[in-house]
Amino acid sequence: MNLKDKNILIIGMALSGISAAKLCLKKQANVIVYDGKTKEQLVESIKLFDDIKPKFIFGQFDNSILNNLDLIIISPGVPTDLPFVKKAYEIGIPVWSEIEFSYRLCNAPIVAITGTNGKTTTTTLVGNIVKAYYEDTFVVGNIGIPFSSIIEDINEESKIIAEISSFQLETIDKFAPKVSAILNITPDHLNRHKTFENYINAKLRICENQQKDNYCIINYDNENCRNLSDKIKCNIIYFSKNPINCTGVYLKNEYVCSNISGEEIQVISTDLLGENNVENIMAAIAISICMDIPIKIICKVISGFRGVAHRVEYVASINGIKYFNDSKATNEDAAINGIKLMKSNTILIGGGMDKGGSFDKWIQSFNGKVKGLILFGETASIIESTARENGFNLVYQVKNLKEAVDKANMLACDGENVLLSPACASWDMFKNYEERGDLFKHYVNELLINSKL
Ligand code: UMA
Repeated sequence: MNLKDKNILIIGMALSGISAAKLCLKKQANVIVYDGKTKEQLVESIKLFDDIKPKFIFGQFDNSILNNLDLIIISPGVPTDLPFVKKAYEIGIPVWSEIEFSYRLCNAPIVAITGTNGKTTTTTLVGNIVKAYYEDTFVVGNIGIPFSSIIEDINEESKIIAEISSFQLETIDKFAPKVSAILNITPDHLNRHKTFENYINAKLRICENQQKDNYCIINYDNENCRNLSDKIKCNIIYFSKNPINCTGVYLKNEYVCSNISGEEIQVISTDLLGENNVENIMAAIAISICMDIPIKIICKVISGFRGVAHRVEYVASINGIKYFNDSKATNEDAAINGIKLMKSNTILIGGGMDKGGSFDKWIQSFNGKVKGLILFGETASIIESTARENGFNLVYQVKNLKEAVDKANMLACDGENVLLSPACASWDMFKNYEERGDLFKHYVNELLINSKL
């Protein structure tokens, strides 16, 4: 794709927008970067551009900016139903996600992984496995590294492992990975997608351009995923916690088995896996087999894999109380999984940005294990009402995360756990879930230091 002298508007000036803008500038396009924030709020971001700068437009959007544009690259966090984005569609300007844009400039095979939960863990694990066989492997996407940031470093021998969100998939056009994966689908981001059906359809787009000889990995046990089977045109490979009568990776007799090659093989004993990540591991095995990685390498990497940060991450033990950081649990299903993994009574810290979801299933999953629920953020009162409606009354509202950690420390007893597993996005009070998790770990470390004084 030749970008020289093309007029390109980039919407959003954070990770994705800055990276895409830099690449467009390198390719000698005429670049405008627009962001709804003020210039003062973006001083640090402006400094990230070298001598060659794009034209910046901040604050109110004037529709005359749309005149003579060849392309719009939209950041994932920018909703596609904003009036000026709708206007751009009307005029016929292509609106691409940063993923679509990068795809057009990429000649390497892509693995694209989506799903409501487990994306980051699976992407990290697949990245480790593929990297162990092909050195020239890049892990990108929703995981925090814009795809466009590595385009200049790759060639057709490289391998791209991309975590892809529904926000990014909304604005693809021709994006076609060699291997795609839909790990699971449960309600999330309903404030953005409006209906669950729209959210499912956004996820399904990951495989809409795949060719017959490509692969799509699907969770057999998740009905919302399995029901998509008829709509998928390439080879479907399932993964399941039970033996299945179709091609895939599954659990049988304490082994993860695969029949992808046509005959059943035992890939790895379940004894070597943590109970947390079995589904993600099965998906990673299926993806890696489709990428022709030898089983020996897959097993070696999996046996050494210890999960990722902010995902039921053990932080410290203070006076017999274990602290866990599950800040990545940004929706109900992920938070239910967090509680499941606690082995004793737990003081739970939750709440955050309101995405329009419900919390009933989460409260019902407490099952006598949660001894106190500490809430803060935009959803605190909504969750408190839901808890009380479900007969759970050990609820405390606090102003911020620091107060939440202090309160949890007061309530928890020897042998119990404190778990930050918010069931909500972080954006009401934090830059992202990593900042929330890091701050939690910082406060826990303060408690640890004080306990030793
Ligand atoms: N902005 C506007 N107008 C708007 C909304 C936003 O101008 O109406 C501007 C903001 O002022 C800000 C910029 O857009 O300056 C932010 O863009 P962004 O939210 O897309 O942020 P990026 O830093 O580019 O991060 C995005 C992903 N963020 C989101 O999808 C919200 C990151 O995923 C991803 O790591 C990164 O691209 C690189 O690919 C994060 C995420 O939370 C981890 N994802 C969601 C999730 O996992 O649940 C989907």
